[in-house]
Amino acid sequence: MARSFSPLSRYETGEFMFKKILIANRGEIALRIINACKELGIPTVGVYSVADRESLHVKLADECICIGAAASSKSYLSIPAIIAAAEITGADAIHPGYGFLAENAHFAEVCKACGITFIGPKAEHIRLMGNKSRARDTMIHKKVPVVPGSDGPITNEAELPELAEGIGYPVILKASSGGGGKGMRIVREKSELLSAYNMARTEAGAAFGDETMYMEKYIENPRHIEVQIVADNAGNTVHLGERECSIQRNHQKLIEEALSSVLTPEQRREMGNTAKKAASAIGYSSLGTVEFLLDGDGRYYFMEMNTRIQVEHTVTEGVTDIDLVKLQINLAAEAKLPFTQRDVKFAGHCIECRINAEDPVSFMPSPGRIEAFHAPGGLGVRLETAAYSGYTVSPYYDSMIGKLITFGHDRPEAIARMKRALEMFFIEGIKTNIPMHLKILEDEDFQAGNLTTHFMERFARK
Ligand code: MV4
Repeated sequence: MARSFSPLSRYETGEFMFKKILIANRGEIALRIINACKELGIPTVGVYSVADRESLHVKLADECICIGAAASSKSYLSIPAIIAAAEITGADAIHPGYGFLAENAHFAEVCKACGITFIGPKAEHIRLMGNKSRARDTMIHKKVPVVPGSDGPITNEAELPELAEGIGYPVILKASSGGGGKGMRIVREKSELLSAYNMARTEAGAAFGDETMYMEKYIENPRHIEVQIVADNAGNTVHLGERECSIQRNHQKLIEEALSSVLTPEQRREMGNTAKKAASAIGYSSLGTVEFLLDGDGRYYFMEMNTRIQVEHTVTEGVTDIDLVKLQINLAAEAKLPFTQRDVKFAGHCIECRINAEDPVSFMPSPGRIEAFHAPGGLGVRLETAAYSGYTVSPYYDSMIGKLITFGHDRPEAIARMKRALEMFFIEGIKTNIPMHLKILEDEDFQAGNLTTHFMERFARK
C-alpha cells in the first residue's frame, strides 16, 4: 500500500555489527534472513542437509556447508554440526529462524561458550519461557493477568479434585514443558479428572521427558491474540501491536492477521502495555511474542511467551513498516531500539495465508516435485517462499511451502487481494491447501471477523 517515507524501514547497522551470519534453518525463513543480511551488507553462511542440495537458500547464501543427513536430528538439530560449520566459515553469529534450535536454551548457551552470538534472547529467558508453569508463576508475581489456576505445578494427585473444585469446571491440565497442544487435557467433570491427568502425564513424559503438570480454568471459545514486543539491552521495550491467530487446526496456524478487528485502541494499548510489562519484568531483550487468550467478555489472559521470530511476523511488518529480522539482528548486535512507542504507527490491514503442501481434504502432507509454479503478485501482495518450478518438496520437513501475505487500506481490501492472489497462484504436481484458503475467505463468519480457536472445527462441519 502507499506509504509516506518511514525511517524505520531503513534500519541501518549499528557501530558494532556481525562480520558473517550463519543461518541455522532452511526454506522460506532462511531466504527471509538472507534478504535481511543482504540489506544490512552482512555475508551469510547457509547450512543444508543432503535432502536440501537443490534448495534456494543454498544458492542464495554467500557460502554453504552440508551439515548432515536428511533427518532433522542429524542436520538442522545437530548442535555440533552447526557449531562446526560456524567455526569453519568464521561466522560470528547464528540466526536460528523458527523451529529447529530456535528455542533451545542449551544451543544458545553453546553458542555463547564458543564466542558466537545467538541472534535471539538470553538462554535464561528461553529456558524460563520454555517452562510454561514457571512462566505462569513469574507472570503472576509480576501482576500480569493469567487464567485462574494452580499455584505452580501439581505435586500430589490426591489434591486434584479439590484444586479443580476451587477453580471451577471445566479445567485444563497442561504439561509444564508443553506447548503446541501436546500433554493437554480438558476436564469437564470430577469423574474424568484422574484418568485425564495420568494420560496427559504419560504423553508429556514421552514427548518432553518431563511429566510436570499444572491446571487452569478452561476458557471456552477464546480468540488467540498475540502481541509482538521488541526490547533492547538498555531496558527499552516497545510493542508493535497484536496479531489475530485464531484460525488454526491441530495447533497449526493457517491464517493470521494484523491488527485484530475486535480490539479497541484502548484495549490495544492495554494489552500492549501488559505484554511490555511481561517482557521488561524479566529483563528480556530481542524480539518476543506474548500470547494471550481473549474470552467472549473481552478479558484477556497471559498464555505463554515465544522467544523467537515467528512465522507470522510478516503481518506485523505489514502494518508497522518495520523490518523485524533486520531489527532482531541489530538488537543482537547490542543496538538500541531506533524508535519509541510513540513512533510506532499502524496503517492498513494485513493477512497471511500459510500455503502447505497437503491434501486439502485429508490434510495429509503431499510432498513431491513441483511441475509448474506461478507466483502471484501485484499491489499489496507479498510472497515468502523457497519453492520454484522443478523443486521437490521433501517429506522430511514441515509441509509449509510458503506464506502469501496481502495488505490493504482496510480488512475487506486485504481479503479481496488475498482472494485474487490465491486465484492466480498456480502450483502443479503437488496438492496444496490453496482451495481451502479460498473457501475460508468466502465464509460469512470469516468475513465478519467472527473468529475463535474453534473456527476450523465449525468450518469443517459447514
Ligand atoms: C487454553 C485454552 C483454554 N483455556 N488454556 C493450546 C495450546 C497451548 N498453547 C495452550 N492452548 C490452549 N490453552 C485455557 N486455560 C485453549 C487452548 C487452545 C488453543 C489456544 C490457542 C490457539 C489454539 C488453541 C486451540 C485449542 C486449544
